[in-house]
Amino acid sequence: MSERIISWHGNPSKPRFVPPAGAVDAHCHVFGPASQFPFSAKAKYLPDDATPEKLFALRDRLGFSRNVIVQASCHGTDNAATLDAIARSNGMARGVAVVDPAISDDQLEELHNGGIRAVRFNFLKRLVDNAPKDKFLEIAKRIERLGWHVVIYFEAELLNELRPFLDAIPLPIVIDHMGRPDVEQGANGVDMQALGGLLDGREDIWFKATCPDRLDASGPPWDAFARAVAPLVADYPDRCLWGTDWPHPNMQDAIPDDGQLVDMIPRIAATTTLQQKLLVDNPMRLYWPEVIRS
Ligand code: 0GY
Repeated sequence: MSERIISWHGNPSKPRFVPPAGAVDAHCHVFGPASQFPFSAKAKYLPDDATPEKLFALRDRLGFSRNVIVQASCHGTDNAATLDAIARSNGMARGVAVVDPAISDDQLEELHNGGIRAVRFNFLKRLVDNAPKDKFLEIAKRIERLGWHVVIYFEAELLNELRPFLDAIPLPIVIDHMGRPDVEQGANGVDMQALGGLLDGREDIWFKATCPDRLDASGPPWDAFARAVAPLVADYPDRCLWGTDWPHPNMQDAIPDDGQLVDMIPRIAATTTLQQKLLVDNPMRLYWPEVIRS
């Protein structure tokens, strides 16, 4: 692995859809710059630099106000690039970290001061070498006092096996990309129904209605995604989040246009009420609760 990959659109279109004021892109990443923040020795892909400046320029172009930056697997458990991006955001970004189980309480506190509000557990075998459930549970218990939540990334076929683990997590859980369901099966398909069952079983499980580009093989305008996901957003309007997923790790062979991704929003959240929840109220509750209270 030596060639650095570019997985993002060089000139995304200006979306027609105008997000509500204060909209949050609740799933995005930064990469490097590698000269300052080298990639992990265990990285499964080596992307080109996707800097905070590029992320914030995209945020502005798309009509968004805030970002939630999710630590990408290529940076391992060194959250320095994510923290640097948050520090450059003038308070308009917060983050989700990936941590080593040996992290100390003081280091967790430092992450909190740097704007981290959750820890991510990644179960995708193509991205991480191992996903130790027992260690993850210990971390979940230790971050409870900070008021954080857990973000989990898994593929639909793992959901059954993960159920006892999810049940044991004593914190709110956010599911990345809805646990990668097969959206072509539709809203009543096995995967979407299993996700619905999970959401019905616990009121503190949230999901990201993200990544039509990853989940809908038919490509833009991603009709299967819209058909499968709109009912989920309507059924659980207070527990959904949305994000661009920029810079779209590993999507170099099918790079999405971020403007087109934003134009999907009214197709999965048809009313202004749903759009306000999906893009503002819900992410603010999870990541900037003190702004709501003030
Ligand atoms: C995503 C999805 C992917 C990658 C990562 O941390 C990561 O490297 O999350 C993926 O390849 O499916 O959410 O960015």
